Amino acid sequence: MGKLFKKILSFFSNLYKKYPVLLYFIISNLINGLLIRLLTLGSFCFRAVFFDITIVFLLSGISLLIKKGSRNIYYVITSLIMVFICVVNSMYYNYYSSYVSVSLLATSVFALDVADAVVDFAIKTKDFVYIWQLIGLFICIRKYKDGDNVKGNCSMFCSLAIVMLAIGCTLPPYSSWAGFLKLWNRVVAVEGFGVYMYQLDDFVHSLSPAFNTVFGYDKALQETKEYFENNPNKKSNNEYTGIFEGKNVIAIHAESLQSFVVNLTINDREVTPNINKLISNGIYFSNFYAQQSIGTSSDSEFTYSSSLLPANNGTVFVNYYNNKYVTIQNELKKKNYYVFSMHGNVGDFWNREIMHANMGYDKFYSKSSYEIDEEFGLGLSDMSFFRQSVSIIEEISKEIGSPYYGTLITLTNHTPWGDADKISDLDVSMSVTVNGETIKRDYLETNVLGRYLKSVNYMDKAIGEFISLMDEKGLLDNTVIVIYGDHDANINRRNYNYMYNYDPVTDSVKTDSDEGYVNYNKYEHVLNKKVPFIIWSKDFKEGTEISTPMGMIDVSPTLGNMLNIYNPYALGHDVMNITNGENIVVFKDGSYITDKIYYNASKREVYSIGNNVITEDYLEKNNDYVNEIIKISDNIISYDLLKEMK
Ligand code: GP9
Ligand code: MN
Repeated sequence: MGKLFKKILSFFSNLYKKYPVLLYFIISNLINGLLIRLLTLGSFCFRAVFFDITIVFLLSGISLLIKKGSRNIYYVITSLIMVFICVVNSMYYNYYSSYVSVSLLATSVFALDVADAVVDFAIKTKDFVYIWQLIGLFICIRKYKDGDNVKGNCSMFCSLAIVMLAIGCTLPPYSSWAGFLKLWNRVVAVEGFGVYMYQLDDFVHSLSPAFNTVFGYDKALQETKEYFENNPNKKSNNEYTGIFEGKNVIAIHAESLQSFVVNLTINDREVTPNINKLISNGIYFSNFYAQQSIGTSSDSEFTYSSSLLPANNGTVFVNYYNNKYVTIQNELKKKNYYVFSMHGNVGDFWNREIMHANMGYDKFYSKSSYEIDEEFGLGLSDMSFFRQSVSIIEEISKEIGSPYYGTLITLTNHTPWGDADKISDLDVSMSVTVNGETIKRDYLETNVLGRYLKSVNYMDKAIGEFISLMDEKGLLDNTVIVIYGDHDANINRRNYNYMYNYDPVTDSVKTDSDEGYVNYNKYEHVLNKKVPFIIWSKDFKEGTEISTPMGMIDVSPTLGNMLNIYNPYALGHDVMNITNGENIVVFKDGSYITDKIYYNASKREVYSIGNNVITEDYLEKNNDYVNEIIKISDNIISYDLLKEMK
């Protein structure tokens, strides 16, 4: 043992004397591996260091197989890749609070289209700190020369890498293995395995759609069949069953519409007067969460229609668009509905042109069906979009007839709301009287939330005009209007803290020692990401509020029951059937919300809603449920299992 230790010690002292460039390569990349975790997660996990060392030692071992003259080129190329991984992940984390996936390359075209948004939110100087490694490497290469290859050094590195890997594997937290192997929790994967190991894991996973057909299919099919045998979806039978059977449906996919704007007033003016009116005599689901992943809008469209969660790798719309899904649209088609979608953006954005056809839409009216006569933000203005859509719906109603189901996807309220001042005159400043003198403070006029509120105010106005125009044309008489926020607006907590705690007298933000301070902590921020889900019809006489926690995944069973259609492979529930109040909203990273808690899977933290006593049993039961739902959803999507299920 002592001999071995001596050998290792002399190996490292030799490294310093003979291979200074390699030594720099090792230390600097390890520092970057540590830095990215500290600067993004803000936490330190001892185990991840072993995985970082494993990767760096393996790369070092390989370098010693390369001739002395070419070895520096290898260090530069591998360092470039590793620094690139750190920079991109750091930028991505700012925006999505998660880590980048190789399969995103397939969707990068969409990232380009929302480039404004990415620039607005993502790039910070700290994202580039990792570049120091490259500068140091060039200095090192100029100053020092590494020695010749010595037989045995390569195998020493590889053996040590295996030892580090073995130690890393034996260390806790063991719960992060699930996140790593299935990659449904990327934060946990980086936290427990380091960024380099994560990226390697992600790369292997990104190849999995191609391999899936070969590996694991039988197991996934069996698991999924067993799941539905043990948890059969019964057709609901309640007071809402079939209430809208045969009626026309117009579903408004409202871009980035969050619930906190509902009934919000600013300077005595309602931000969303039209939506508030619909809520006051519609069915309002006030505890509703989008469950999107990296596919944002497209994920919400998918989960809404299919009652499955978004994909594990890449996005369903881009990577799994050919699979069979049971959707609201497909089921309504069987009932002779004409099913269409409308959107002012190009048809291939999010691969909608192809995926919408697969989902069951008979026709997608995209940008080319509209006259682009007014543009804000990403393209055609909502006002013009809705106005032109009414004409198309009128034509459909005359020429094709009822019943029809249409999804109208709005666009103007997309981040970064650069045209907010042009589209809304909502006053988001604040006036205060100090010593008899009235002072006007900018308040939200200079904050992103101010732009967002103005933009929402505009979208609300566009929706209001749409409803009026539909009514004028007699198109509301046998029609149900559905409105859902497609996902939250991804605005930083700092801005909400400013909005809730701004003190106009001192022109500063209150702290916890100040009177009236609102504790808008990170978990309140998550809960505040809820989006509205509204079902309204002209003949509704009074409003109903459903406050059961629910997600986009529950729409198809809930709305489906009202339309009298049924999806036997839905993973969500009809919330009108939930008697004990307990519905679990599952997020793709394993986190979840119930009426008692928010559970954060990456931090393994519980945030209590109300004063409930939370037992270990309760958590364990929920975690099992959440893991199962994620697994079955992934199985169905990755292996195209609905083709097989009868
Ligand atoms: C683009 C629009 C926005 O057509 O639906 O998509 P998002 O960036 O929200 O996913
Ligand atoms: Mn969207």
